[in-house]
Amino acid sequence: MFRSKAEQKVADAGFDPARLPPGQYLTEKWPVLHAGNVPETDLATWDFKVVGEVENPVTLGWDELKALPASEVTIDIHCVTRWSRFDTGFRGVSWATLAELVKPKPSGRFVVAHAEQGFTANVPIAALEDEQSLIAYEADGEPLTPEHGWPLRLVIPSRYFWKSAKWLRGLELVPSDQPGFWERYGYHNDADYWKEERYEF
Ligand SMILES: Nc1nc2c(c(=O)[nH]1)N[C@H]1C(S)=C(S)[C@@H](COP(=O)(O)O)O[C@H]1N2
Ligand SMILES: [Mo]
Repeated sequence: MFRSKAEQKVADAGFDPARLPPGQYLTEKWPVLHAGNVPETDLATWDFKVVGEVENPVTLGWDELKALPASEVTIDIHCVTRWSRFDTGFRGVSWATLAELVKPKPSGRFVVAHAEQGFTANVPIAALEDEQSLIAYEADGEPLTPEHGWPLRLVIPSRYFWKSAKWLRGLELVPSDQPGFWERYGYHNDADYWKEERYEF
């Protein structure tokens, strides 16, 4: 069977090459990528909101968030800059758990993730409902490091990793799609890595 060099490297590392989306290569490291600076966070004043098209908007403090039932996922990260990292474990709160609290309205068809410093990312609600998606505070068994989004980040494994907003402060359900920070900058709105939806033009 013909394999690209990138696929061969995946096989050599002991993984199924079929896990590597087109145009990606495997990295063992976990690169750090973002616009702007790593924000400073004071957990005493920090909060996390779920608002918009929901019956019961909530604002959770750090302790309240941590008191919710936790979930764990192990997922592959695919960055639009072409590195992929396999089997990163995340722990946090699932959308299903938050949805029980906020009771989404049927009109909440899209989600805007709001992060520190005005960063936003948009996904259809189905991407958040995916059982592998998570509102995460731990990676690989440790609290997130500041550069990877501590205290809280979104993890949307079905899309290129720019959708996974670091330093997450809220989720807003909206009736119609609203392009986020990188999407307005020319990145593809849908960001499906199997279709190589990297850039809009
Ligand atoms: N708040 C915020 N989150 C962000 C970004 C950003 O600029 N700001 N960049 C995104 C991009 S482009 C990528 S590839 C991933 C990188 O996550 P990592 O640094 O943990 O690898 O974060 C995403 N989340
Ligand atoms: Mo990225």
